[in-house]
Amino acid sequence: MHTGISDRRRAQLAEQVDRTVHETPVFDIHTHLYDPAFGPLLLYGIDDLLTYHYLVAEVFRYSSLPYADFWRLPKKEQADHIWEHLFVRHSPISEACRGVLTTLQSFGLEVGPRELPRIRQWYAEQTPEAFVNLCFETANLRQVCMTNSPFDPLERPLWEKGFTRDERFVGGLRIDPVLLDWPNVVPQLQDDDDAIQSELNQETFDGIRRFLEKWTQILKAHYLMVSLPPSFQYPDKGPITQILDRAVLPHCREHHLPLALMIGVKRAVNPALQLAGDGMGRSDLQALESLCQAHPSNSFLCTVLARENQHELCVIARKFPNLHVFGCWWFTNIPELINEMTRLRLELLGLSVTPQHSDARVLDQVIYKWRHSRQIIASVLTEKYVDLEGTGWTVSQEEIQRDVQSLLGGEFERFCNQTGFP
Ligand code: RAT
Ligand code: ZN
Repeated sequence: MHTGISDRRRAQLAEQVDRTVHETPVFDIHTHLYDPAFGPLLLYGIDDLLTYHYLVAEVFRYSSLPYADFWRLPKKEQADHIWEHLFVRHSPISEACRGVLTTLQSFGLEVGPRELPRIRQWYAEQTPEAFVNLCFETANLRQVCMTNSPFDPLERPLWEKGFTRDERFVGGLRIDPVLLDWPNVVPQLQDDDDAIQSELNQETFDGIRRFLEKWTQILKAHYLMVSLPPSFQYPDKGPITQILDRAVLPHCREHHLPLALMIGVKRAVNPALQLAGDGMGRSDLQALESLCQAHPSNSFLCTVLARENQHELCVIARKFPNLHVFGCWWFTNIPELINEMTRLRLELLGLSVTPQHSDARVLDQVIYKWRHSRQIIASVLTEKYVDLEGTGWTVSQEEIQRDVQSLLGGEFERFCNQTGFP
């Protein structure tokens, strides 16, 4: 194929880009990890890797064990069951299975012999503090953003009591129940502020703002976030529009905080699968367009779950500088779609995107999620530079570094720090 540049230059670019992408520390902007001060809430280890909800969903493709019997098993036996069906009786080629192997390999563990007890033994020898460092180093992570919910009875007490923060774990305020479960959430909100009533009036909106204010400060939240169903509409006559307009968006404006919208999840499509039971659907992104248009001084982060919505999302971002596209979320976090979505985004939005986040729930997962994604980001970026150099343009190592830093968190930070939009 004629590209206008020599094979030698192409190989050199590939090597430079690959090295830079792997050597540049990443800011992982959406995870479900916790500051180590949360103790057992920060999951790690082989049994948590194997019982990741992505793998729970997959095991029932093969196993006919009744759901309830699976859930009754202790975690270690659930892990054994998943190992047996997904790794021993079948080749582990799905992305979530392969991820376990990439992770183990990165620790120098031999996966070929399929010896789960030896792997467990290695993990038993790790101490939590050293293991956090090991994962950050191996994944080349700079910081991770947590998903913090004041509605979670496990994490809330520690936030209220206070603790010394590990600066690598930054806060993100999750507000799903406020938007999606009105008015059932009211009694919980009243624990913080009894001015909040079911009726959506000025007093209630002020109370919600005080609640958001309190938790933004406690968490030192970098942004607010919500996962929304494919049926999400904006504006409409329901509570979501009112709470967004009168409480959440004014709060975000006042504090210069983005609101992250993750759109397209259908919760509990199969409730027997518990956390693994959520599905997805195509969304009407008119809602997003209307939000960006109606609130030009608010900033929005957005990722969408349906492949069919990806192109439209990029086009909306071209129209609205207050929208930042991020990550290959959940069911789109597979090599085929990461490749497609990263190309689509770079071709439509240049470097003004954050192509990936990990969504890790188990610390060790940051290793495979980033190793796999970095490989794809590097190959897409190389191809783009090859195309550029085919025109006679040249790309320096400094420029490659600058661009990669943008993609791995720099552009996200710039967007978050931006205090005004055109
Ligand atoms: O990717 C996941 O683990 C999902 O369960 C969700 O947590 C999703 O990412 C979300 O944040 O709603
Ligand atoms: Zn998530």
